[in-house]
Formats: sequence, C-alpha cells, structure tokens
Amino acid sequence: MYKDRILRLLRSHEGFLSGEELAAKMGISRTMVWKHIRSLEREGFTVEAVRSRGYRLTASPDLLRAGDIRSGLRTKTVGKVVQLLAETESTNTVAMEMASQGAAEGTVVIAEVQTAGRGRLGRKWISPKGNLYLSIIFRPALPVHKAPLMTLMGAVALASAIRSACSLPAVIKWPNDVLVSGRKAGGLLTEMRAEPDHIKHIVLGIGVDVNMDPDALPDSVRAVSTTLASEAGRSIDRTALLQHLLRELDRWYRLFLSSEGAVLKEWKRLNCTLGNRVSVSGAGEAFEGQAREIDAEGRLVVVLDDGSERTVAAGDVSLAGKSPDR
Ligand code: BT5
Repeated sequence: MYKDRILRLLRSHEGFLSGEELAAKMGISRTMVWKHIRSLEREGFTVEAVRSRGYRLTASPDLLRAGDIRSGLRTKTVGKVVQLLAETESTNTVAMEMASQGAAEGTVVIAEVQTAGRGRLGRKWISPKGNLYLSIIFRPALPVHKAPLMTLMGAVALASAIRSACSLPAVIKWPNDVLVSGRKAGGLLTEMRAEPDHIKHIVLGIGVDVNMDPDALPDSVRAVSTTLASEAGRSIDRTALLQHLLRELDRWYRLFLSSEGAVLKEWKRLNCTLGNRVSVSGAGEAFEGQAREIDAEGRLVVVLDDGSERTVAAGDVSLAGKSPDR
C-alpha cells in the first residue's frame, strides 16, 4: 500500500522529504503523494508540510496499524494473518468463530477496544483504549488434557515479551496472570473446541494493560492491577510490544510442540507462585497451603498444613507470602 510505504519513508527520515522524492520512489504523482499524506493526517498523524522542503512526520497517534504489525515480523505461524478491529465485543469470540470456519493456525485477532471483554468463569475484562487485546488461533495435535499447558505457554511468551520490550520484571502467577511489581498487568483466557480425544482448535486470548488511563478501572480492580506505562514511567510503544509478543508466541508454541518440558522449565523460571504460601479458591472450595510444584499437565500441586497434597487444575490463587520452610 502506497500510504504505508510513505509512512515508513517519513518515519525513517529525520528531516524533510520532498514530494518529488516521495513521488519518484513510489512511482506515483506528487498529487497522489499529497492525497496519501492527507489520509495519514485523517488517521491522526501530524505531518508538517513546507513549500520547497517537503514533508516531515512530527507526531504519530497511539493507534495500531496492520501494516506496522506485520512489517519485519518474520514469524513462521503466529501473525501470518492479522485481523485488526477498531472495536469488537471480544476478540476471543471473534477468533473462536473464525476458527470454526477454518481460519488458518496462527491467525491473530486484535481490537483497540472490547465492549464485552471476558475473563474466566464469566468474569469481565475491562477493555478501554490504549491497551492490547488479542486472540490467537492454534490447532495443536494434542489430547484434550494437555490444553491447560497452552495457557502456561502463553504466559511464558507474554512475560518474556514484557521483559524484552519494556525492560520490566514481569512474572507469572498460576494459572493465567502476568504481574509486574506484584500487580496484575495482563491476563490470559484459553478457550477450545474439542472432540473427545483431541483438540480441534484453541484460542489463546491475551489482555495487557499498557497505556490506558488507570481510572478506567473500578477502584477494587485498580488496587490490584497496574499498567506497563505506569511501571515504566513512560508510554509504551504498543506495536513494538505486540511484535515482541507475537514473536515469542511463535517461538514458544513451536518449542512447546517439540518439548513441553522446555516450556515448563521456562515457566518455572518466570513464575512467582511456587514456593509461596497460597490461598486457593475455585470449584466451590477454598484452602491454604504451600505451592510446591507444577505437574506435567500444568496443574498446581499444593501441600496443605497437615502434609497432604492437593492437585489443582483450575482456580484462583492469591499469594500469602513466602512459605517459612523455604
Ligand atoms: C483473565 O481472567 O485474567 C483473562 C483476561 C483475558 C482477556 C483477554 S483480552 C483478549 C481476549 N478477549 C477476551 O474477551 N478476553 C481475552 P480472570 O483471571 O478471570 O480475571 C478477571 C478479573 O480481572 C476480573 O474479575 C477483574 O477483577 C480483573 N480485571 C478486569 N479487567 C481488568 C483489566 N483491564 N486489568 C486488570 N484486571 C482486570
């Protein structure tokens, strides 16, 4: 697309670029260059135009663009198809629908805003502008009981991407949270369609609090969550973070298919749950104990005070601090 190419040229150029030069590079007329620049301005870019010198990009909107996301991505599977939506109810709902209709593995659905973002167990994921909301379609040839490992894989990819793109010490809280400074900065929601003996498709939904106004959250949620921008003390380039995330997902998914152990090992390195005293709730019961291990299916092994062990497949965990015996 000419517009994307013009934008790339303006971005990679410090000073002014003349209309003539842009037109020659593109093989189009100067009038067409001007029309594309007007169209970029309508998208929120600020382009300074000075007669006899040309055009210079002075400000970019905090908006995702499909061309930018794909540019230089170089992934094998994840992000080969990117569907970018200004607003939708839930990217997971859209991706589940697309997967049922045969969308390719690695298809990513992204929205700037979700009007009915979902958490687990019918909970809401508040989804104002400024963050990342995406869902990825996977078709792993796996038995159903391995599906929870995909959440762990996604959490490893998300924590790694936040670490490398934002230089923040992101950690994973079992089963589906990514925390920075002890507060939730992202969550994962894994949904699937399965036959009795195998998975048909899995949609991995990821929400990350990046640049949003924290006032968009109710007090109760704000008290236990954070945004990457407030942790970093600067606004975050969402496209760069998203590209890191898609690359990490591509890499960890492939590793996962060849060696689940490799993912579990990295998960253990990045998690903040094991070794802690935890309160577990879910499936109509609640108990406390020490989070001891994660098993080969991604379940949490908790040792209760009477020494008995409980293996938890799903639930909510709150950390009650380091266990005295570690
Ligand atoms: C999650 O659920 O953490 C999964 C979140 C997954 C969201 C993504 S966005 C893209 C895709 N499309 C969707 O519709 N969903 C996925 P859970 O562990 O159940 O946590 C939900 C709880 O987190 C809520 O009950 C609130 O307390 C809290 N919460 C809601 N919105 C939040 C936000 N923006 N940031 C931090 N915490 C939030």
